[in-house]
Amino acid sequence: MTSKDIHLDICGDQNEVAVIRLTRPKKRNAINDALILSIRDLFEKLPATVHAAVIDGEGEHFCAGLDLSELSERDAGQGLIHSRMWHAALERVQYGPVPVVAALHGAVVGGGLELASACHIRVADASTFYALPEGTRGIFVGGGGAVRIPRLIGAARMADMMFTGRVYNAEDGERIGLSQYVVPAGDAFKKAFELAQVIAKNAPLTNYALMHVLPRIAEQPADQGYVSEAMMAAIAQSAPEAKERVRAFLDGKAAKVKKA
Ligand code: 1HE
Repeated sequence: MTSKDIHLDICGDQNEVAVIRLTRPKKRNAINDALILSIRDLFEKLPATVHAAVIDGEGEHFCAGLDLSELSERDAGQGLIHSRMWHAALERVQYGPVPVVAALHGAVVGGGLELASACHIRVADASTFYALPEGTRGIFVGGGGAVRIPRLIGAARMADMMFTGRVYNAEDGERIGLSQYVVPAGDAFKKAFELAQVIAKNAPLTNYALMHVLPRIAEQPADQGYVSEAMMAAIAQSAPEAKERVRAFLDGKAAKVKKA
């Protein structure tokens, strides 16, 4: 099932970057049931050439969150199932086949922030603003935000956003951890695409470890985390690609780390 409100392009010289765009600008890319299911399906079926993805939104806003027009129709049981449907979809984003870079601009609110939080890198342009209006609408986050957002900014800041309707701008968002990059207005997609191209060149096992193992280690008690880290390090370094890359550096054929 693919909604008309989402578009997939496969880009790059080797078709290595998927560009996924929310294309519902008239409704500020608000996410209805068809769209959340399409996000899930799309991440399940990315072509094998793809090694990184960018997600962005058409129009002046990244995403206005849940399509509120569908909310009033649901009873409690349906609400539970609906929330779990979002969880399944955003799980495919976070733990899908490839790292995902979110290109943010304008409103990144409610479920839009939940979607962005499921991505691995967030690039915000200067027009970006973040909010969790669920608090003032008398509802609660339901797309995994209660789990992912405190891990980015802490439970106290998230609670403040929901208690008071606090809105963070792009710069403050970066300061507290909502994004890793801030760029001038209009440049988020360009920067996100550049980053995706860099990521796509990494050894696949390294990307796998960063997506699937690092977040689990971060949740483990330290003594278990050290063992998980050691196992992942051993697996990664044993891959032929790792040996080739290290040999290239020792032979003076690979780039040095340059001062930022
Ligand atoms: C919508 C939605 C929406 C816009 N659901 N229709 N999210 C919110 O509470 C955010 C609600 N939206 C806004 O605060 C504003 O729309 C924006 C700041 C995002 C953009 O403002 P603006 O002035 O550019 O657009 P607008 O005039 O408010 O909206 C344009 C149209 O989009 C309008 O419809 P129209 O038929 O009158 O043209 C709006 O009704 C429509 N629209 N946002 C439905 N969200 C998994 S649980 C997640 C829980 C949540 O995400 S709750 C938070 C929902």
